[in-house]
Amino acid sequence: LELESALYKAIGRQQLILHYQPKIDIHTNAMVGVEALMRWDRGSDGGLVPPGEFIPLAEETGLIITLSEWALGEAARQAAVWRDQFGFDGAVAVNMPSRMFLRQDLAQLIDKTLEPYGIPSHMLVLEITESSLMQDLERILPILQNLNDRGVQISVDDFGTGYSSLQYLTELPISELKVDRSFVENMAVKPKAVEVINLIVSLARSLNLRVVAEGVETLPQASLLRSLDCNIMQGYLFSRPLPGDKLAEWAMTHL
Ligand code: G
Ligand code: G
Ligand code: NA
Repeated sequence: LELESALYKAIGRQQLILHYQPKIDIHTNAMVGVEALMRWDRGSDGGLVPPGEFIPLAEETGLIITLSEWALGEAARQAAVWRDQFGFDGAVAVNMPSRMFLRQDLAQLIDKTLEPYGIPSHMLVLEITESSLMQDLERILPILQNLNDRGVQISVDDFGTGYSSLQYLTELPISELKVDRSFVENMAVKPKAVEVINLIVSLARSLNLRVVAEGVETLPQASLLRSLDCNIMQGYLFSRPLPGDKLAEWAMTHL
């Protein structure tokens, strides 16, 4: 309960921040975008709270709606700063819980959020986990359609761990599949993990989707993923999630 009320106050106290992890084109090595990841620093009241703790709490209490709205605005603000700083025009991915996709006003909310910063909707990627997408698919689908009509891109996160209906997958207005980190982690030791990634890549090819491999930590993983024809990589091999100003430094020295 203490943590819940502290989280409630965290936005106003400016204790929430976004860190950003680069998404790297596997062939050109260019940074094609970033994923925003939320951090909560309680300062002298207890320091960093791991997202694995406060995100589930936010989901249970419904605070995730407020946090997600804040994250959309904050990511747009940061993208505009980078645009002016170093000409950033990549994609900004924000993690969205399924609850946000149940809102009839999501597309309008996004327009209203991006507009003041002059960030076009096609620069925004919303990441939703495969499991939460599939759970509420019937209700989420019209909202996805609406977002897609406005150019907002949808990425299916932790792909391969949920139970996607292949039938549905062909009908979804999505742009990207993110191979779950566990497959990348297991590539070296479990041949089956490589087969799963191979399958996801073929599936993505036939549906015209990008494939992102997350959790890439080593060069051998990167070269294997390249040979499997993934499009984009993300992971500690390139960079940890960084505060906005540090990400700018990173991007300017890696471009
Ligand atoms: O950020 P890692 O750095 O530890 O994040 C842990 C988990 O928290 C991940 O599964 C990630 O998807 C989730 N997460 C991180 N930031 C956000 C966010 O802004 N919104 C939502 N819904 N989940 C997030
Ligand atoms: O599922 P999602 O993409 O939201 O997960 C992001 C989570 O993965 C965050 O917790 C982030 O800090 C973490 N992460 C990012 N890169 C790596 C990596 O190379 N290795 C590991 N183990 N975790 C990573
Ligand atoms: Na994600």
